[in-house]
Amino acid sequence: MTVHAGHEIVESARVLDVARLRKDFPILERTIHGKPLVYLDNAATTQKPLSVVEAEKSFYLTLNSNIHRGVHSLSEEATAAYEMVRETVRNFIGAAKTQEIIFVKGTTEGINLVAHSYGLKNIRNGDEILITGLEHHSNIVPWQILCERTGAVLKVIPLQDDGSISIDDATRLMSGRTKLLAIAHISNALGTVNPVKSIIRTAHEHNIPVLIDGAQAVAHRKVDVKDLDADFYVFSGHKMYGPTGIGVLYGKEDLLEGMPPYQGGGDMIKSVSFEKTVYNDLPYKFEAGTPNIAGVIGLGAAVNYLQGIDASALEAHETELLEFATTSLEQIDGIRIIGTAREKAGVLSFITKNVHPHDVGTIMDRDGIAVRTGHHCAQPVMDRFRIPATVRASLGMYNTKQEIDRMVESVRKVFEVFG
Ligand code: C6P
Repeated sequence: MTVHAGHEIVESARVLDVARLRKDFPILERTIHGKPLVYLDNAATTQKPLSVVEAEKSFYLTLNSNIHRGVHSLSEEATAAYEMVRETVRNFIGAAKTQEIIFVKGTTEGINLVAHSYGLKNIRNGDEILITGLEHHSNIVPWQILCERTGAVLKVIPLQDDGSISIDDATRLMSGRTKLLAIAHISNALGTVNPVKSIIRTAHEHNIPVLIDGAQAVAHRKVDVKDLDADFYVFSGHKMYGPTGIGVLYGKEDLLEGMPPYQGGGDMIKSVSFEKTVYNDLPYKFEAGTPNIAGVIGLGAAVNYLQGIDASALEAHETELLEFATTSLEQIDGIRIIGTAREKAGVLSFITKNVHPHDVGTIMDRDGIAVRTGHHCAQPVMDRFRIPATVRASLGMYNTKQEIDRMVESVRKVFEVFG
């Protein structure tokens, strides 16, 4: 029960009905090597509910047409459906204006867009770009490319032993030379939840704009870009129960207005002549060419699906599973968990004494359990912990304690096989 001012009970705590949710994901009925699938690779990509699949199918069966181009009814209907999703996404992340929502291919393209457009316009030789030691390659390499082109310098907020970063370290690295801070909301390799709100506040005190890589956050935490005061916030549809090939770049209107186009082509212009081209208004200035229309429709269905679920119940469910999995794994001799920050989301990375993660992953697959093994596109994290790779179990809304038990049983088997 939640009690608010006036001691009036206005809301009941809700528990996630996982058994009901699982019915929305037919793929979870599959067997792998004759065993029921346990899907624990949600950080790589989540499974899709029927409503997302049906939305894309229905688009192609009843609405398929190009957008922003035709006067015919189908095109107008498709355009309206596409633009309605922009509004759905605006509402989902609490943005002030629909023109602040840019559809991109995914997190990677969103970050590259900002690095290329905002970066090349605003960042000069000797300036500094600040990132952290836990970033995904998508939030490292675009900044390295920008540094190569401009002569700017990449600075890194160090990772502590538990996989968190300290605000003091972050503050110490901020200076008048820092022109941008780019940081993950939640680490895909460690599960660390970064204190992005306070980091943004501190960065703004130094006049530093902040880009948040929200790839691992939007499906697991309620995100409000206005409350965070993020300057840019990027995420991918496929990690939030939506389709692949579609994602979102949120940017504050005044920043986006001041940025040149990232790509040229159809739809991003008002008029073109050989002498002079006039670019389109936001958000179209950044959406050159025919976009992934069906992907946007599917993304809209994914947002509707997530919004139909109580966000705090979802977070509580995943936290409970994470704690259960952590305690269970810790009881096995030879397991070391990598990433033990106090604030963690549903990512559990671990290594097994004397057994390579790839061997662990292969044995688990024989048991029907899907985990990711490797560096998780976060090689600097592996270097920091002096390990080549981890086994990573990452949770989604449909996972259960029974599935965690099966994972733990399978890990025990690894040690039996390898003696
Ligand atoms: N992480 C994982 O298994 P794209 O590929 O553009 O949708 O997302 C890139 C990306 C950016 N930032 C973070 C924090 C991420 O986790 C990812 C994708 C997947 O961890 C695939 S490498």
